[in-house]
Amino acid sequence: QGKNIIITGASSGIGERLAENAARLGARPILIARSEDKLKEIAARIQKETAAEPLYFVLDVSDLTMVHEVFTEIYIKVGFVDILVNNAGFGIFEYLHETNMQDMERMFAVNVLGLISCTKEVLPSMLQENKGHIINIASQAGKLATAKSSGYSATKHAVLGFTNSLRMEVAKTAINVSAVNPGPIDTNFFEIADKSGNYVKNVQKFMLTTDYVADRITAMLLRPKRELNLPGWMNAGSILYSL
Ligand code: NJP
Repeated sequence: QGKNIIITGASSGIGERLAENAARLGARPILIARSEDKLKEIAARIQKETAAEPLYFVLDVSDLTMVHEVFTEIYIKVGFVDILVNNAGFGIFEYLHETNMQDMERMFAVNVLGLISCTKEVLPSMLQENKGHIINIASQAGKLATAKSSGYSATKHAVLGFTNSLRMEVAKTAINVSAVNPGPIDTNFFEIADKSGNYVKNVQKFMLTTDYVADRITAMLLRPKRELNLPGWMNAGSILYSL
């Protein structure tokens, strides 16, 4: 209620649905993506259907200079960002020997560096206020791997490594850091990821719905921060590195 929530990748799929859920719960969604028309239409719909006053910003999260400019503008407008959902991302499912390095670079630029850059924009004020929640949308591809996803899977492993480390850095604060690792979801994701349609055909029967995933993430927003329950040696390591 009354919280400001930035959602990157809010022009479709999970991000769009999550923005609607957040607005229904009384938060102000701040939508980020590249497609201005879609953002405008979603923000107008949310404004009409809920009491929320959404904002939207056109931004390619891989443009690190623009990330800083847009987040600066957001802070001028809303003062404090309570929740950041790093959801913008894409994958290209190809055999490594068929994948070009430009596509690899682009996946890392958006899925990893874009996510880190947005996080760095909100972290200082969260540390100062000792509150906030950062949610990173990773993937089962960040825990397991399948053939034809070496690049995408590597980016999501990176997201999980980043998230786990940040969670330790803020363990003694009230800031919450979460990761979400869904399996295949029925969004536009596969229009780019799986142009042949073969992957989708294989996983069709396991696919999660966008609503289900967005609802689970919404439940995370309402859950209190959990204590980190680390094995002793990890606690020791964490303390060592925080010195
Ligand atoms: O897919 P989609 P999802 N800068 O394509 C935006 C992960 N995931 O909802 O910029 C800023 O409907 C794009 O907007 P636009 C997946 O890796 C998915 O499924 O206007 N925004 C759109 O709003 C991703 O991290 C599955 O084109 C950029 C959004 O990202 C997240 O879920 C499984 C951008 C993508 O929406 C949401 O994807 C899984 C950029 N450079 C994890 N590039 C799955 N669907 O099966 C893209 O485990 N966007």
